[in-house]
Amino acid sequence: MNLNPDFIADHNAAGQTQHQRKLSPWTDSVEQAEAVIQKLVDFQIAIPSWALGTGGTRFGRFPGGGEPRSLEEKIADVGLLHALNRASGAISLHIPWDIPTDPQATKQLAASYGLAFDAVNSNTFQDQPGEPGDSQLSYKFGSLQHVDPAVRRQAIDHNIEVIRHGVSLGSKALTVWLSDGSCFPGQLNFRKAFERTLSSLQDIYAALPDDWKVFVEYKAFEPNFYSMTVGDWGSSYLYANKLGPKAYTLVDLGHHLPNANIEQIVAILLNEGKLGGFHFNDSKYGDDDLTAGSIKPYQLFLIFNELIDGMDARQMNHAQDLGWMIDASHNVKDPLEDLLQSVEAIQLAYAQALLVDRAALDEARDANDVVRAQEILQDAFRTDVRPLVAEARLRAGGALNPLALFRQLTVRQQLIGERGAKTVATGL
Ligand code: LRH
Ligand code: MN
Ligand code: MN
Repeated sequence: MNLNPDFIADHNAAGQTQHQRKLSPWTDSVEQAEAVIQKLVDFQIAIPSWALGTGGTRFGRFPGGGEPRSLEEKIADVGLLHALNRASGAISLHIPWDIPTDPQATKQLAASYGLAFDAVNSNTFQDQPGEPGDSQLSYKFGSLQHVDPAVRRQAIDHNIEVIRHGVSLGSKALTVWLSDGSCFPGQLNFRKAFERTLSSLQDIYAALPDDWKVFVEYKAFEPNFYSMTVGDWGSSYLYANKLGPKAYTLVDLGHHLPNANIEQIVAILLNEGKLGGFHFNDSKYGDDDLTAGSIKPYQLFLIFNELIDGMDARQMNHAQDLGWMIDASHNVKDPLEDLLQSVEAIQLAYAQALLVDRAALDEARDANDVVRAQEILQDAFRTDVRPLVAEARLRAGGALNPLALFRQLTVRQQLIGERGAKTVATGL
């Protein structure tokens, strides 16, 4: 479905007076307000194609209906989000869940919604029917690490194929997440698994166009539960470093062991010039893939605090130089509503972190004034920046309150009408 721009205009007109009342204290007296609003306007967060349907667990799935049944419908859904918030201007595809059979047409369709193609993702964690080559080959015991060179070759070729699809759509990055590892002590020679994985990644790296990046995503656990061959930021960094300047580490917030200090990891990787991008989500336990900022909003703020500090120190462009993406799953919520919430949470954390008084923080640190340093951070975190985020949306042509408008326009009911109540999106 396409969103009639008049609906957004009417919604904004109805909310304008109230919005102005909340915004004017900012624009009247806060010097940075304009700069923060402009940064928010520029900041785009890519949406993963696999987050548009209802997720589930191994115990069950409870789809809400109206899920996208094709790549075209996935693009339409992201187009809808972007029309509402003007901050979701890219979609990330997962191959082979999303094969663009007519890339030119797919590109045109995306462009008609103002969408670009973010990183393309390979999938060597599931056996795919119709995989070229020997159908006996399986990823059960790994892909790029596999002891059988034929399995490694199949996984390498798949990644090269994914790059080819990405090139046809104008993507500029490949994300490699490997489920490779082992489930029991003794199963794997760690050293050899690392070497085989590195050598396979080198073959993929060699096929990467000059203006592309490859993101090596790490994860501490699942589906292998004794060891993961790219299990932490240290191993991801090693691979990225050995591969070369086009290789970077990707941080998925849910992929750490409990209580990991993610903001410190981010600061160090960024300082080394090896931080590639993010998969935003939140978690209470493991890779829960919950709405960004729903469980640990202070952590999200602290991550953005390090990002801004590091990006500014390296004179990086906040909007363009790192890959910003959501990687979430929704078991009990409408996926589109959940994604609107995630995007807003990320924008709020970014805006709050932009407000940190960095000069004062430096002073407090140099004086070892722990209390003052904490106060400075919490002062920014406890600021209600929602009017700034709403103003950025307004200026970019989005809705003052995307979630309210989504509900008011009964978008989900209409999607169910168009697509049916029992649709199943391809993906996890
Ligand atoms: C693995 C992961 C990775 C995959 C996606 C489906 O847990 O985060 O990014 O590509 O989920
Ligand atoms: Mn991820
Ligand atoms: Mn994950």
